[in-house]
Amino acid sequence: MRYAETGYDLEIDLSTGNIERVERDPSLTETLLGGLGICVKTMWDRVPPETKAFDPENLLIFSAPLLVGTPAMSCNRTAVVTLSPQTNLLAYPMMGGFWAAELKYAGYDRVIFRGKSPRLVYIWIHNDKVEIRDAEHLRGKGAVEVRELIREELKEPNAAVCAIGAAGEHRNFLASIEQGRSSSSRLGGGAVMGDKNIKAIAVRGTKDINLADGAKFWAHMKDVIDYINYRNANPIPDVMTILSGIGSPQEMVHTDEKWHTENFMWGNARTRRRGFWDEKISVEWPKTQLSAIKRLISCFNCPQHCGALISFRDVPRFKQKCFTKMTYCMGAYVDDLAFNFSISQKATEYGLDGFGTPQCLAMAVELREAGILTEEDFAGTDEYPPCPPAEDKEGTFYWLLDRFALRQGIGDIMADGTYWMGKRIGKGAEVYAHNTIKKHEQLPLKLGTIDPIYYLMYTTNEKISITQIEGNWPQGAFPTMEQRERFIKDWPQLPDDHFKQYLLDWEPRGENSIPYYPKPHMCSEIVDWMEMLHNIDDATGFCCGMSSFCLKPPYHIHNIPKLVSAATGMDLDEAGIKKIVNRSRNLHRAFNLMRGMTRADEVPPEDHWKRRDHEYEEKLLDTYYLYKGWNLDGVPTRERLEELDLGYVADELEKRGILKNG
Ligand code: 4KX
Ligand code: MTE
Ligand code: MTE
Repeated sequence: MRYAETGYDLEIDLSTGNIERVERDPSLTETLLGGLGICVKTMWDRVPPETKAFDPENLLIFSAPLLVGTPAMSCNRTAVVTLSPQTNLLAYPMMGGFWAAELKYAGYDRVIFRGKSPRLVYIWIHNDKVEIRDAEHLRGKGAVEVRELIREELKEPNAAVCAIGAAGEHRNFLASIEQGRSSSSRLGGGAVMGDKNIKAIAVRGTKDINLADGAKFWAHMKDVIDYINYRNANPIPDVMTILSGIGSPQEMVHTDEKWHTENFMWGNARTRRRGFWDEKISVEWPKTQLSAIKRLISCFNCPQHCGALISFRDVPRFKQKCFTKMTYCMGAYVDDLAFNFSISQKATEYGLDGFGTPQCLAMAVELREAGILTEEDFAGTDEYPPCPPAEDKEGTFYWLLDRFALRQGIGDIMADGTYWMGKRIGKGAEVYAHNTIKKHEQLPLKLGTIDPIYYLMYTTNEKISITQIEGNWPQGAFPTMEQRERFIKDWPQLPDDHFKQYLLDWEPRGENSIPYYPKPHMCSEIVDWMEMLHNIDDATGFCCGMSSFCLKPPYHIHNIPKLVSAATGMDLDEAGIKKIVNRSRNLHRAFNLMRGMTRADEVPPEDHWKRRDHEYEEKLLDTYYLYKGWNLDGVPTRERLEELDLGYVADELEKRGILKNG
């Protein structure tokens, strides 16, 4: 019997319509756990470096990680793994909601799609019955709207449905996969789904998941639950509101947005508006937010309420979560939060990433202002009206959103993201795409002095997105020793006590402050710890908001191995789980290196910080690479790979001339 996992994958060949239920080799669980870990291996084995995102050979994998479906609270993520059309590297947009749990209860850990369907279809998985069904009548429907239509059609109100909107159908590189309460948002998973002609996947399962030692599992869970209750009642002192609790950022609960609105950039990641959160705004924004929220919502088996159902004026209901609460306002430079609730409803139905999309629209606005895009680009056609005048910032954003989602006119050039937009427009437009790493839009942050920890996380992380790597280490030094001592006193989550001294010695200014403190080897250790936890979450299925992403989470390196062991019957300790995720991390990196990624790609945007020290940054990167067991090109050494039982990866990297001299 398999514990925690089902042990089965569904393999669907869309070109032929063939569907198979395939038992997975149990040794994959022992060596890579599940979720992202095992998917990376599948991609390595089956998707050659020459394959592009829209080739039929590209796989699109929906994975329910190892502990999803067990009673572990907040363990509910789906990892969507594929090649990104934007970066040509491996992408793994994650979503919460209920989809992964339903898949497990239907008897599968993963659905692996290959090929392309000749017509638009949706997939219906109901325990042992799996069907490919016609979806032509759903073409153009919204990614949220279609969920209800499919449930009605199937007469299955409890089916979990993930779907693309029109943006995915048009292979927009920023197309997301929406699930009503959750979203696999970034790096174009929705574009690959659209390219494969899959409109939606509905799933309903009523089977059981077995635990190896249920009593032990529950004993550990009880401690977790006690901690969740404690933390919810006792927010962390001395940090900004948004970082004081657990769960993914609680922006639907909190109304104080001073931190984002004043520290993150407006427009095309351009302007920092210190003093924005004034008396008027700090009254108006909360009022708008509270009037828009119908109720707070959770993902499967989670006690937190990170999302909200928005029912705003005449806008149909949709969910909102986290920083997307204000990305369109900030991108369009509109001071009324109501604009965000309206336009992001439309963008969610189109199925578009709420971080990257406003930046693409804002870049088009800038190019118009600069005269690089001309009024001809903003003219109407038989299909659509002309763009409103530039002074109408809201109208312009709505107009651009339609063109962008549907690849109409100028929207076709915008729809590959800012990097490719700049390249395709030329005439100097390239420099307006100033906020990407590895061709992918970053959060709109442009700060003063380079932060060494963030520098490493931004540049080296395979997710290419800071919200998927930052975490347990505080974002800034505490001003007083008293605050530092208070913080370290109650910190059982720490992987090792020596980090406490790093925090005690860390000052906001002076010799022991950023950018030269924490010192490069300390930064390497901190980043390694953060990414280790994120990789554990993405393999086991925990929401990182209850683990790697927040400051003092309920799940951490000391209790996760115990939970995994009790659930699966594996005998896993901290060193064991660390080795496993290091294995998947190195395999993941090797996969991207085989696809052409090099050290030269591991750079933040030039304007990310005002004050840079390029020589020091190179030193930081060298130190981190060596700490990870990589050479100075950022390629894992043979020795490191063999330690992780990845000798076959070293062979391949050598054969291709990527790994030289061991
Ligand atoms: N010595 O850099 P600052 C996230 C100066 S995403 C001398 O502008 P600050 C979510 C500076 O040069 C992750 N001077 O930043 C969550 C600057 O000078 P200036 C976001 C030093 O305001 C939810 C001035 O001080 N975080 O979490 O301090 C949803 C102000 O500095 C100095 C990050 O990316 C020194 N040692 O703080 C979505 C980075 N140090 O006025 C996303 C980490 C600084 O002349 N976090 N100065 O320009 C941070 O840096 C802070 O949390 C932040 C910025 C963002 C508040
Ligand atoms: N885009 C849409 N459509 N909906 C969302 O809820 N969330 C944003 C961003 N883009 C969001 C979105 C947030 S808060 C994060 S952290 C990232 O997507 C998550 O990226 P991923 O789904 O690719 O992992
Ligand atoms: N959990 C895992 N394992 N991996 C992730 O990338 N992203 C977090 C959180 N949980 C993330 C995760 C962030 S930053 C946000 S805002 C929410 O998931 C997004 O929620 P959703 O995927 O349900 O839309």
